Amino acid sequence: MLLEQAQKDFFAENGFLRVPGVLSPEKLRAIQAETDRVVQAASGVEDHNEIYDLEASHKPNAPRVRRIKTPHLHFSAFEDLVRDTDLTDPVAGLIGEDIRLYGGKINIKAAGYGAPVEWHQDWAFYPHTNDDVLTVAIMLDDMDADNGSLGIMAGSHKGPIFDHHADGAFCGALDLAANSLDFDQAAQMTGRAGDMLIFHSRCVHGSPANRSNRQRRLMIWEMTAVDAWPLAGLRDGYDEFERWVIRGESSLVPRLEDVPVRMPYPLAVHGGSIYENQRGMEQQYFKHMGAGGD
Ligand SMILES: O=C(O)CCC(=O)C(=O)O
Repeated sequence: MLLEQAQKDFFAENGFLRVPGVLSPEKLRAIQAETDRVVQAASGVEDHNEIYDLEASHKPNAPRVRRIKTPHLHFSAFEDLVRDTDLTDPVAGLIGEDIRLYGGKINIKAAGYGAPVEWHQDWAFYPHTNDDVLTVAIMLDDMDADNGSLGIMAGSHKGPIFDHHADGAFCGALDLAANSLDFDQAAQMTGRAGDMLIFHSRCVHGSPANRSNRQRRLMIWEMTAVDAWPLAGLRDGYDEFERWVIRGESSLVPRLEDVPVRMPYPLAVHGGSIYENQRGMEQQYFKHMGAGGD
């Protein structure tokens, strides 16, 4: 689906865009089934590992998966999907034809307890040489206010990069005392399974726990223009970096832009995922809506 100019203008102004019905019912069913299969395979898993991030209440005989990490590295169905033009066509309309996948995950807010994600900017985790860096999410379930819809602060992609540190280390969440954002004004990204939501990596966003009786799975892809190079270096070396040019041509010439940067160091005390980074924070915005993530 190619974007119309009005959609591009909306994105430029607000920093996010909903693109309904990106996945056909067949592709949606197939990827939901693959996700279910991977979640069920967490039975017997003792602790967080390279595939699973687990709720604190997870037990090997009663699995509670909070996130499937980098599904494209472990399961071919996800790699095939992320290279599909159904996904990359709308993205190309915003950052150009040459696209690299930086990372991916499936966040699973299980019915009744799925964990909140505190307010943050993805850019705080992985600043690049320019900010043609997008978060591209596909809803695997209908998403609404009851099951933990993502909230986005419209226009925040044009603002500063906020401090995501606590007690002298990166913590993956905004310092609530150090900004004057009115989170009650966040735009709620509700939609149907199969819809796409694209947002700029500098947008402030977060989501509450799932208190409904319906799960909320969000498949999230981090996509960049190929000439955006990560300032913290290549995590897995050059060959791997190259392998994830998912559309168009690669480039050895980073584009340098005057973008606000604050490096995510010293490393978070709890590593492994955003949920772990944010663990134990004293100020938690979503606590007032019921902590969740038990
Ligand atoms: O799953 C969500 O609602 C939030 C996702 C998110 O912001 C993240 O994982 O960085």
